[in-house]
Amino acid sequence: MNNLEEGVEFLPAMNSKKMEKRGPKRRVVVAVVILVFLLVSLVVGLLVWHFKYRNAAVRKVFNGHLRVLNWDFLDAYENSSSPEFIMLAKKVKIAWPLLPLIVEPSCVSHPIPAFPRSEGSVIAYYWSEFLVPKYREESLDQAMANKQSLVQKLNTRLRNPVLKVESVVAFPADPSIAYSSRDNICMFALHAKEGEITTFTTPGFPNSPYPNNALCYWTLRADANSIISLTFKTLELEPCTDDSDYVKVYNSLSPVEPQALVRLCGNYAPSYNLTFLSSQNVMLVTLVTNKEGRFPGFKAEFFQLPKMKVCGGVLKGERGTFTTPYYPAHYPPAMDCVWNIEVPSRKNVKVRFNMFFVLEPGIPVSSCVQLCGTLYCGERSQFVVASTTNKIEVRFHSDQSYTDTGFSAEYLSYDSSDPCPGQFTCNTGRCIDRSMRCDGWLDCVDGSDERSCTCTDQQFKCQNGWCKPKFWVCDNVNDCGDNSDELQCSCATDSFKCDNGKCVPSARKCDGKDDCGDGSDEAGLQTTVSCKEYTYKCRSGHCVSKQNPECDGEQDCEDNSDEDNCNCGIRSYTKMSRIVGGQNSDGGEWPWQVSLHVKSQGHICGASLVSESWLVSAAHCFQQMQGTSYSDASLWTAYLGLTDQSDRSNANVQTRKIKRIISHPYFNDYTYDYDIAVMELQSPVTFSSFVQPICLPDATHVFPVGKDLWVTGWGATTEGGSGSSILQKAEIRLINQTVCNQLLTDQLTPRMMCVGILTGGVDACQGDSGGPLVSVEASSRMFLAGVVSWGEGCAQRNKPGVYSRVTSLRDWIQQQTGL
Ligand code: 4AZ
Repeated sequence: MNNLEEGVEFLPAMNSKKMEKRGPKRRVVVAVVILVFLLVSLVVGLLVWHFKYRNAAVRKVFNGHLRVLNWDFLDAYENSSSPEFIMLAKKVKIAWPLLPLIVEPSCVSHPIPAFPRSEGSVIAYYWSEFLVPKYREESLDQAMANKQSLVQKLNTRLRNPVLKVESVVAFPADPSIAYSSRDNICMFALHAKEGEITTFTTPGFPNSPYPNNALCYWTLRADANSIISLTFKTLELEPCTDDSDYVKVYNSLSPVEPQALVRLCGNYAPSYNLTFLSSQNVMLVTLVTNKEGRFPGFKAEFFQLPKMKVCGGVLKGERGTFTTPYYPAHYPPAMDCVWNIEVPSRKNVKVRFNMFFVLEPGIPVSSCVQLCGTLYCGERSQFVVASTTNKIEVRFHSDQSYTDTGFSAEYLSYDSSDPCPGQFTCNTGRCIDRSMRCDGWLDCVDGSDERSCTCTDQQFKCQNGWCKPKFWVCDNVNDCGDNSDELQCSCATDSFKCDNGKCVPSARKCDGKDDCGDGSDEAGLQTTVSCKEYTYKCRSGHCVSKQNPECDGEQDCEDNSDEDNCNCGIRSYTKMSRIVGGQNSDGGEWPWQVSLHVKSQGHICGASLVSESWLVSAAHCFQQMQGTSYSDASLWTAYLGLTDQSDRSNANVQTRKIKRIISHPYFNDYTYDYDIAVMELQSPVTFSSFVQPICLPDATHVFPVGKDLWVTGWGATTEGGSGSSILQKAEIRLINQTVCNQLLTDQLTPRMMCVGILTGGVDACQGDSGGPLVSVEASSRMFLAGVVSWGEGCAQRNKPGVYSRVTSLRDWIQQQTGL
């Protein structure tokens, strides 16, 4: 009624009767139409949701194996085209596709059989690719994980069984190895021949790149009671990223994660140990590639070895050595070794681990060594474990997956009343020189040489009780460990601490003026600013305030000139050899390193390649000396791509004569100020894995104090000693200019910088002169920070080496070379 009244009230009353009748009818029709519309929308929505989202197919890949009890292994099962293999595969295929039927009726399965040698039964390896609706993914995972129910269901389904399935195992696998999404599939089955090495390569190696979007399998087999030793002789894949190409090796014929031995990507130096051992007579190598890239691939070889019966043993005597099985190859998985070491009674025993690599990617503790009740895992530099008796037990355990190179150790007997005759004994048992006690340096890994010390007048007492040389205070390096040596020098609350330690009022920060003197109060977020001495100048003439913007992978200048000419400072190997404490370099590790030879005198100086035709070296290498004018370009030959001086005819080495040598006109042969020279090659070199230029830093580039840098060269390995045949490398630290000037009695100029290890022992030396001092910067690029120049002797305590400061000489290099 109300409605009607309203209708009467608001509709124009031309025909009030008609109006009264029509009003309610139309409303019903409208309501019905809306209802129908809503219903249709709901149904359409539900259908879209069902088909598009609820029913969205997810690709799931499972790898696994099933053990068939009532079949014996035949040799023919190793040959996938033999009638015996085909027959068994057919029979097993009856079983395997049942799995998806059991766990998820709408699955697609792609079984690939492989039968390893086993006694009294056959193990059938399979993998299945499932397309399941998203909402059933979880139940599929659960069903596949339930081994018992899989066997039960499978055996009940196999009515009148030709096969008696004892166990079924299925592991979820990375869907990237799904067959269906691949353009290229390749499979190879190889069997080791007694006493022979079998070689295999990626398709096309070395003449053409391996295929893209490919999945390749190499099944490797050996005779019963043997294991497989596999070595990658060369491996050059796409550089490692989350979805880059990779090679994965399994201790199984099935690519199941719990039995993965290693995942390799990128490029490895020839000396890097890439030997892997299996625990059984099978191995699987897989190559998974993405849609892009052209890389050569790998060359690998394998052979069979008798299975190791025992691992470890009883070791007696005053001293001896022992290693993990097959060291330095990667130890096999699933190993347990026990060494019982016994030295003469009344003596004690200590074990020194020289190399220790027991690392599993992403998992800190898996394979470990147990000693005196303590577990030692991961990657460690040299360490010692001592026992208070004449016996020690060393236990080594490796788990099922991911192996490493293991350890090499020695044991020695010692007298418990005087474990380190004439020396200081660290709490770890290591012996160090007495002068190293309380000198501010941690010579014992546990710091025991620096505990309970009384600081001398020349030392600063840290809050944690350690004594450090006074000249380390306020040098921007946390030498105390608790930062107390850097606290007293912090600036007042309303002032800013510059990178060089100076304090400036906060208000002067970012005011466009270099109040610090090193530009650090003006460095900040990248913005175009007015050009200053410390701001990076783009080619356009605009300046940016970002510190070290050149070749850092980010566009900082509007014209991108900060990222131009950045084909430098990259070495081609992902991994270099892991020789802890060792100094030998790998081939290709320092591809900008040059050896400068003088006719009939051999190697004289080092240099750095900065472009196809230009080298940077030290001016003092080209002085007039003993009647020879070393500035004569025709005397010199440059060797590039060289590692071993005795192997100069190596195919990776490029030899060039010198067109001209330009020494800095201000070079002072008394002070060694401006110790820099550039050399033009007679013909350009060809860049390769072994020959690459180093990046030249901009004049505004900042190498902060305390930064670790690398120096390389063939110079003397001891003061006054002879040079090295193999290129040496050393990691050293950039030292505060003021501190260093004190140590070197005011001999430094702004064109010099000190880099070294103040405890001594690591330094450049005669013959390294002219060579590179490099820094790893953003995007892993290396920059030339210095040129080896001079020093007071070599590797002495508190006498760091002196280097020509490239940033101070950068403009001159640019003027001479155009670079
Ligand atoms: C030299 O005579 C030399 N410790 C180079 C570097 C150093 C010392 C000497 C630094 O070529």
